[in-house]
Amino acid sequence: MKIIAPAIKNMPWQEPEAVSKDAPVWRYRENPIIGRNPVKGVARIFNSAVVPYEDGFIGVFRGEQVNGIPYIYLGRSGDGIHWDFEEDKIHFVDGNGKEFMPKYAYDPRLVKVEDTYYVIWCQDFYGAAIGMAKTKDFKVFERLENPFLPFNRNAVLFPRRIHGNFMMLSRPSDSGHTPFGDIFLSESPDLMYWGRHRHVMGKGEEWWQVLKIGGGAAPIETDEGWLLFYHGVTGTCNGYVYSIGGAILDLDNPSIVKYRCENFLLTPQEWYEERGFVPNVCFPCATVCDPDNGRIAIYYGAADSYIGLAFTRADEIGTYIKEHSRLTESDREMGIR
Ligand code: BMA
Repeated sequence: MKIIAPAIKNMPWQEPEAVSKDAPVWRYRENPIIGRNPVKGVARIFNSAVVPYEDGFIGVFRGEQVNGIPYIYLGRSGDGIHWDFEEDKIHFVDGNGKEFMPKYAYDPRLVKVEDTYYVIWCQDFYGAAIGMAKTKDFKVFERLENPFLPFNRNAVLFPRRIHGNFMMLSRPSDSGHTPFGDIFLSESPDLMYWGRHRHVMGKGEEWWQVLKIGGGAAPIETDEGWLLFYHGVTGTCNGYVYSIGGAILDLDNPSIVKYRCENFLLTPQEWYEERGFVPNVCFPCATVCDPDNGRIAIYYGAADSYIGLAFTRADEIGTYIKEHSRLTESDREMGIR
């Protein structure tokens, strides 16, 4: 499986210590890469997204302020591992340059399409819904129309248009902790009007993703389809457990799932994943990858308290997903009824 993306410099990377008996995904040994109280006024940073930028990396980070309200903070890094954060949250503006802040903002994704970077997050729109903004310089962040009606807490753009349209995965939900949820696809010619909604993937039959799923990192384009790292949730007597799953979507019609791994790729097992503000959460929001050698780094929120980094290789993960693929009937469909 070959990644189709621009080459990058200084890709964060570490070889595995041992050959994995299961999924070929291994954690960075110095995890978590971002600990508690990372910047004044912010108690925890987690569920955040990064992209290569200039000679290093830039990211939008979910910062849980010390008053408990989440906002998005900008961070910069030379190596994708050590981060410096701006002390002030990102100030969003409307089309006239006037401040236009959401009441809260969390779980940001960051995706470059053509020459523009898009931030997509969850915010209040008379209920939890998706907010969106664009920037070219990481100085001015202009809000766009909210793409979807409430309730929806989980959205990510594809890194390029398909058949001329922007494409977005999202997960409609309820206003609470949502004990259900499938991933849908919506299209837009202009990032204002969204339609042609299609069902992509339902919650799985496997126990680790039996309650709900949600799009995670922006899909990675490969010669075999869109490689998607998503989160799958199960419910236990002590609460939800969030694991990372993997699927490959059809390149031209991404509402069709070609392969979907029946095994989780990463599930909470380290102290920083099992112990924290919300225990047992691995929540992927971004990847960076190097097409020259197939290296992929996955950034994931851990226990709603930290950020972890994990690594894989495109050919190994592609083979693993295909060898362990188990599709449901609705995964194979175009997703319209
Ligand atoms: C989800 C979102 C995530 C969070 C997860 C676990 O509903 O709110 O931000 O990581 O729950 O608490």
